Amino acid sequence: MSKQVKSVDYGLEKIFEGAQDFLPLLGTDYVEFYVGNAKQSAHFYKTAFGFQSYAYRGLETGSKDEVSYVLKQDKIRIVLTTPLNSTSPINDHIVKHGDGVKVVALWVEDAKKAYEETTKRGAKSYMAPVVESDEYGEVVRAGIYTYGETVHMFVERKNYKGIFLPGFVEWKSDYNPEPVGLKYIDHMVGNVGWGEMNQWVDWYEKVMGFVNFLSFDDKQIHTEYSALMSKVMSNGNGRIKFPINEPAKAAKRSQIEEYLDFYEGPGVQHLAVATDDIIKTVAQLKARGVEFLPPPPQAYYDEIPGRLGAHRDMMKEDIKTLQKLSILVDADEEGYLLQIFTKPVEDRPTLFFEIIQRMGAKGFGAGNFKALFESIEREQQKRGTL
Ligand code: TYF
Ligand code: FE
Repeated sequence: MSKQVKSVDYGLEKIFEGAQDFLPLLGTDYVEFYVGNAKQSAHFYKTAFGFQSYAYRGLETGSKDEVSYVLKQDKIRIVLTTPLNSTSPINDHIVKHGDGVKVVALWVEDAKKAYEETTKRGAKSYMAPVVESDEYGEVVRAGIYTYGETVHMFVERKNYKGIFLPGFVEWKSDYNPEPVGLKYIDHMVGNVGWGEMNQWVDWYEKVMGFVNFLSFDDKQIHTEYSALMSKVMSNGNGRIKFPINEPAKAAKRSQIEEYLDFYEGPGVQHLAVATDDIIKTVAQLKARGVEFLPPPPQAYYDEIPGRLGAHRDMMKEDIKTLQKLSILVDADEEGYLLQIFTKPVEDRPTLFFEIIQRMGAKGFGAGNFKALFESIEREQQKRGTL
């Protein structure tokens, strides 16, 4: 299993030197999607993405208004939730945004403290601390709003031995497709409105104690037609990374605007999930029907040795194989990375996934941005949304 990035790798230790981390985060706890049909979504994420049946709540467990399926693959836990009647407020979320990410839950030692420290610094409350318990112990959860209607939930589970959360039972299924090698969430990206990126950068700094450790402006991120800006926020130990995008002025509608139009506001744009063997993972995902952006033109692959520079001899993957699977390659001072992007995973052109394999590189594939955004624009062209 590939090594988790340590704060020292980003120079974050230097930035945080002497500072008290008022919001220590142990990792991502789960990501919850609000969807129109959780049963079918769960089938899709099992069949296509190789997630494993893990936990469940619904009518059979006494949950009368909502059904949730929890799926797991290595360290990644996703929750798919749908309303069982028209009175649930989840309906409004789905009507407005379509299927999408509602909760990015963060694993903490002390959820009450996390809630107090962040609300004291200006976070808008979503849910005051609640203690939930069953025969396996207790979990404390509290939530704050981030961009749009998206929520960060703090989850404290040090006194809990159950499968997921109180109210959930183990989900045993007879249908268990093999995992595809997805290991952990590398980063989660948010799209925000025109001129709002810096507000959210300030928010993550002030409210969450994060730092902005990488920035890309519209001079770096543009194609002939469109542009965007992006800043990457990280917590103190480097385990949580949240890039934030905003559209920039250009000749045509950028992918970020397309997202904001169809999601009807800010929200999570992509989840990047790490693998140790992207060739194997992507080959399996494709065989199971996951749709990826088509490969960039031949010239992109001809330029790979140049882009790799000093890391050229280090790369063991065959460029022809990467091209066949439409995998992208970029390098920075510390190494290289392989990445690929799915098409949106629902009918609205909103949420998509990135599969990433880091071979030392700590960046986000800046060298791929142009080719990637041109691929996305070819898709926008087909949709008539460019
Ligand atoms: O997370 C990132 O920054 C990369 C690149 O709309 C990226 O995955 C940035 C913006 C975007 C799609 C991909
Ligand atoms: Fe990404």
